[in-house]
Order: sequence, then C-alpha cells, then structure tokens
Amino acid sequence: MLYPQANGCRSVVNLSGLWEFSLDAEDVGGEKGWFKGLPSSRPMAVPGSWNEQYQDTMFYMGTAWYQTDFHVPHEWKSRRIMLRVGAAGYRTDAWLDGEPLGAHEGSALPFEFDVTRRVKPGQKHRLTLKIDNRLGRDTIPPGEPEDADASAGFPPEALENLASLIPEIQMLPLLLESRKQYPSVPFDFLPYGGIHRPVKLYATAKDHIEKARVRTRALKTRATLACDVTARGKATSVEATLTRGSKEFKASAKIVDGRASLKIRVPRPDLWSPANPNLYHLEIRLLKKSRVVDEYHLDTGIRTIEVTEKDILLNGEPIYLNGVCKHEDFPIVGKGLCEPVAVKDFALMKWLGANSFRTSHYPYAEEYLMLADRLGFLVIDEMPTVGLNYRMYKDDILEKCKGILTELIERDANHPSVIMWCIANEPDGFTESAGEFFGKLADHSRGLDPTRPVTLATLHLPVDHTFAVVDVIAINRYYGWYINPGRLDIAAKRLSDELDAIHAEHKKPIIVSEFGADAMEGLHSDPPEIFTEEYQAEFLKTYIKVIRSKDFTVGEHIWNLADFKTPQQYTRTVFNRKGIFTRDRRPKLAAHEIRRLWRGEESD
Ligand code: GCB
Repeated sequence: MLYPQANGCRSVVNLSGLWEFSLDAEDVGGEKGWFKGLPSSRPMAVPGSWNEQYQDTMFYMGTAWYQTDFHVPHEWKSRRIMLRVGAAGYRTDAWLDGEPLGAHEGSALPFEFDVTRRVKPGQKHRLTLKIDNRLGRDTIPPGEPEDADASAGFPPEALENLASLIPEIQMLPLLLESRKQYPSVPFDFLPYGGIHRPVKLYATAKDHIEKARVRTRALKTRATLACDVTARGKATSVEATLTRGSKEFKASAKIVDGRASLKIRVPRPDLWSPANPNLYHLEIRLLKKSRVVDEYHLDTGIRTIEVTEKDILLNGEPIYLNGVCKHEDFPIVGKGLCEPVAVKDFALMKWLGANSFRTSHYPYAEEYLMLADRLGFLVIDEMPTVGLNYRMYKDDILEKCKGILTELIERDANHPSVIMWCIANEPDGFTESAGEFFGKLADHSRGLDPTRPVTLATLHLPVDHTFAVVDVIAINRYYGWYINPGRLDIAAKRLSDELDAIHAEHKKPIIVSEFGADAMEGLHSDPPEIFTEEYQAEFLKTYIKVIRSKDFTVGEHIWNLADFKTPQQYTRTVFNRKGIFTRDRRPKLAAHEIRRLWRGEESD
C-alpha cells in the first residue's frame, strides 16, 4: 500500500488532532448506535495511545470509540477518495456518517477504505472508529485470557499422575499463575490501545497508480533499477525519471492487463550503504494517451544483500550490525507516532555509533524507515508475531501470518534500509511443528521478496527447530541476567559455547539479536551488582567481546535503546529498564561506554 503523498496529481488531508473519545467497558455502543454520535465524550489526541492521556485509561483493555467530523475539499470533485489509517488497534470497526465502512484486525500496519461514493466534496462528514485492544488466543500477537487455566491446559488427572512420579510438578500451576501479568499478554510491552498513526484522507485521479515495487541489481560499474507498476483505470503507459544530482535516467513502458515493468540502467551507480546512504529520486508518471493522470515519487537506493555461511554481504562486502532494538514507546504518547521522538531516536543512535536496529516486535511507522533510508541505518523489519505458542501452529494462523507478511513486504520493500525480514520473536521453537510453520512462512517471504534474507529472533533453548528454516540465525540471550544473575564470567562462557555449537551445527551467520540488563538510573555499586548502571555497562561490554571473538557472528543488537512501559508484574517496575537511555532519553552510564566502543575510542 503506497504511503499517501501530496504531489502534482495527488492531495492529502491529515485528520490528526483532537477527536471525541468514549470508553465502552460494557461494549454496548454498537447496540446503542454510538456510530451516529457519542452520547458523551472527552477529547483524545490522534495519533496517540489512549493509555497515558488519562488516569483511567492506563491499563484499559476493551472497546473505546473515536469520532471526528471533517470536510472534503470542493476541488476533490470526480477524484478517487481514500481514507487511510496508518495503524490502530488491535481491532478497528469503522463507520462513515453512521453507516458501516469496514473493519480491520491488527495494530501495526496501515489499512484503507475507498470512500469515493460515500463522500461529497464540499460537505461535512462524520468518521467513527471503534477500537478494541483485547488480544486473544488467535490474534497476532496473541493475548492470554486472564481466567486462563493455570494448569497450562494439562487435564487435572494428568497432573495428578505426573505428581506421583515428580512431586515438584504440583508447584506448576502456582508457578504459572505467579508469572501472569496485568494486562495479561505473553510479552512485556504494554498492549497499548488507540489510533497510533495518522488518519489521512487522500485523493488521486480515478486512473491511478496502485502499487509500485522497486528491485535493484548492482555491480560496482553498473546497476539496474526495475519498477513494477500496477495501475487501475484506463491509463495506457507509464514513464519514469530517476535522478540523483545532475544525473538523470528515463524509462517508459506500456500497460498490459493493468501492469507495466520499467527497467532503468544506471552506469557507475552511487550505491546505498550506512556510510554513504545515497538515494535516487524516482518519479513515476501514469499516462492516458500522452496526458499525465497520476504520479508517485519515491526516494530509493541501489544496493545488494547476500548471505554466506559466515557473513552478510552488503554490496558484496561483509557488514557487521552494531545497533539496538527499540519499541514505539514514549511518555504520554505511548506508541503513537511522534515525529520529534523518531528524529531524536535516530540522533541518539547516530551519537552511539550504531548502524542498525530491529523493529522489535512489530512493524514501525513508515516514517522510521524513511529516516533510516536517509540517515543510513540497516533495518531488520519484524512482523508482529511475538509470543506465538506451539498451540498456534495450525493452518488458519499460518494463513493469517502470511497475510500480515504480504502486507508488510508490500509496504516496506522499496526501502533500501530494510535488509532482512524477521518473521517472529521468541515463538515456541521446541516442537517440530515450529520448524514446519515457520519454514512455510519463510518460504512465503522468499517467494514475495527473493532479494532479502529471512531471520527469526529465538529464545534460550537447547533445541530450536526454527534455526533450520532461516537464512540468518538470530538469538536473544540473557545469561548473567535471568540465568546466572551477577555472574558475567559464567555468562561469557555459556554465550561463547552456545554460539560455537549453533554455528557448528547450522553453518549460518549468527546475530545476537537481544542482550541486556536492567539498570535503574542513578543506582551505582562497586563491585557491579545487578540493577546498577555499572552492571549494565559491564554486561553489555562482556557480551560484545564474546560476540566479536567469532568469525561467524554478523551483529550485536542491544536490548534496548530506551526503557519502556510494561504491564504489571513483580519482575518489572512497570517499566523494562534495559534501556541504555531512560524512557525520556537521558543516557545511562552504558550509553557512554557503548558510544566509546562503537566509535572505536576504546580498544577492548
Ligand atoms: C526478550 C524479549 C523482549 C523482552 C526482553 C526482556 O527476550 O524478546 O521482548 O523485553 O527479553 O527484557 O525480558
């Protein structure tokens, strides 16, 4: 789905601002016709999570209603008019002027409705969105019903039989219950609710460009940029101009069955890389006879990615990813898109000397990828498949995941910064069905985008059936924190042995995709003890030393750039404190130490 843009042929009206808002804890708004008008309401900022805008919405899980009135510009007569929600969720039901418009499931990708026949240019209309942020057994990501059976689904007789063999097993229900958090989800970031990215109304001609997909191939001396365009309506041809500085290249193609393929040869290309994030400007024009009816502009880059047994090659050269994992999370705005925060995070990552990040644990707003393209960051682009358990490895969930991956690849494939698709974070990997499930998902990815490798961030386990199905192995490790707390000596040895064993068996490059320790800002100790700034800094340096001692490791991603909000659970202070910056982006000791290391100012 193309990002809405205003240009010579297209216009955009951003509906961000203060909307009317009502909680609906009893879920009665539908019956009572709230889609026509809310009986009572208070202001709520869009985009933004509802959680921290009021006290009573902080941990709210349920339905809530958003409403706004808007005008369609007069000059949009005889235009095709679309309404696009950047992201909202988890489930959205939409009404326009009191009549149903459609629904969408999932909170991290855009969706849109064609409202051409539903709106009148020059008139006022009312948009209502009902949002439900509850997650369940079949949602992506899944939730855990609060009343879920604490025996983890084991029939009581089975537990009794087992208890006669292993007496400790009687503790299992209690242990499982004590791990539950509120809100109840199998991950530790807050399941925010609300409209998280801008809602935009945009207009194009009826004959328009629907999709544009760029693929590049490059050698040092020449490259080709191919662009597959899907067009709707009666346009007859497509032409494109690719420019960089004073260099200009052109191509054109006829439309056959709604599609056209453009091919542009670029001699002596300026390749894209973190050191030189060279972008080319691609202008695509849709023509009906010789009249331009639509246009779309893209800033894109030319680069290649390949994977060998030990390396990731960017433009034919090994590349090492030093960087961070993040969350879309900031005080008050929650996971709502806040461009100043996005700009700040990139400034901090540059300050650290990072060259990459992972969009843990869901696709981020498109603005993050635009910044990454421009500022030269390598991105591991992750699906919202976090916390999948072995009971979910069935056909209907696989189809749902494939649909999400298709939407993700269609949204992000034109970004040179995106170098890998990450198809899940820490799913149960111990059953053979995990290998089958994620093998099919990985193949789906390769079918849609043969130009990018596939990875999957895995958990501590001796056996993981997903290692076999990915191109780059990614492991999340916390020895010295959850396991062997306070023992960095043991942590270093376990990490080192494990890396060697995984590589010896699978012969694939490995990235340590998470490692980190909580640190309360201002807490210090000598010797370093857990939760202090010193321990966090030592922990990270210990890991980095081990990771870099192997010739098959391709990266280190620190968990996390910044502290973030969590559900309530006794192992968290309602924040995950593994950030090397605080939630409001003040550096902890580790940030300074990592900066020295990543900028080459310290030798060990
Ligand atoms: C992980 C998860 C991440 C958590 C982190 C932690 O393995 O992937 O979502 O926040 O550990 O701090 O426990």
